[in-house]
Amino acid sequence: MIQEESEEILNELPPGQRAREDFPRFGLPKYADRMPDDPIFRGLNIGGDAVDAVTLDPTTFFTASRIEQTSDFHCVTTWSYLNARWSGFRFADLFERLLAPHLHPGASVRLVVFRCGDGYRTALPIDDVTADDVLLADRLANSPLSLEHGAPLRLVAPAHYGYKNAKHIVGIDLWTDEQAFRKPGLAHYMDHPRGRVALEERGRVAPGWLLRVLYRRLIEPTVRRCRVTPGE
Ligand SMILES: Nc1nc2c(c(=O)[nH]1)N[C@H]1C(S)=C(S)[C@@H](COP(=O)(O)O)O[C@H]1N2
Ligand SMILES: [Mo]
Repeated sequence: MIQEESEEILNELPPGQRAREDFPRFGLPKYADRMPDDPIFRGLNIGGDAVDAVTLDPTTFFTASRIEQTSDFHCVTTWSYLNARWSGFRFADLFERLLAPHLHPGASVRLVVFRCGDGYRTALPIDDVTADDVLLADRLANSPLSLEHGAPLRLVAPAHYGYKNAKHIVGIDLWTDEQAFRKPGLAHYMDHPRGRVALEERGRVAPGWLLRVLYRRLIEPTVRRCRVTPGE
């Protein structure tokens, strides 16, 4: 009896999510073939209206204290990969130590935009991205992060859908205006400004329960599309 109850708690997933055994490479079809060919971290290019543009070199970056974190990963299309073992640096620490010193006097950051090596971009409000469980990770499952999963550096924001968990980060922009980032065209309407998993904030316009049903069909074709075949 007791065992059954605890099992239920262990298997509890956020609304509409289903666990899968593997952790597939995933993303919009547009990015499926656009993987950066350089897994080496060459620094971060910092921009946005809250700071003077600056490049943070790798040596500065890796002086932060390393965090190990086991967390669940939830894609907006409803698949979840449980207990991913990440290693990296707490975003809030990096922000305080490396980014805050470059802020214009009196500027208050409201929005953080992540620019990626494959052209992908995504944004989160500052309070969401400075939560304790948000990391910039360079390791997964006790190995260096693979290109498939976002080498050299990716965002891990477990409370937010996968599409906020930017891979191959090359730049970070700090904006004083919460509306500073807008995805082009129709993508804007699918991009929830926060994308919190617990509240099923899958998209900006359509309700989460509807998107759940529509997105579920896209999982398998997308997994096949994003799969990296050796030698390619
Ligand atoms: N640079 C970049 N980051 C990205 C994406 C992408 O296509 N490019 N896809 C997002 C989506 S929709 C998901 S679900 C996760 C998938 O991460 P994974 O490939 O490690 O499973 O990455 C997110 N971050
Ligand atoms: Mo996703």
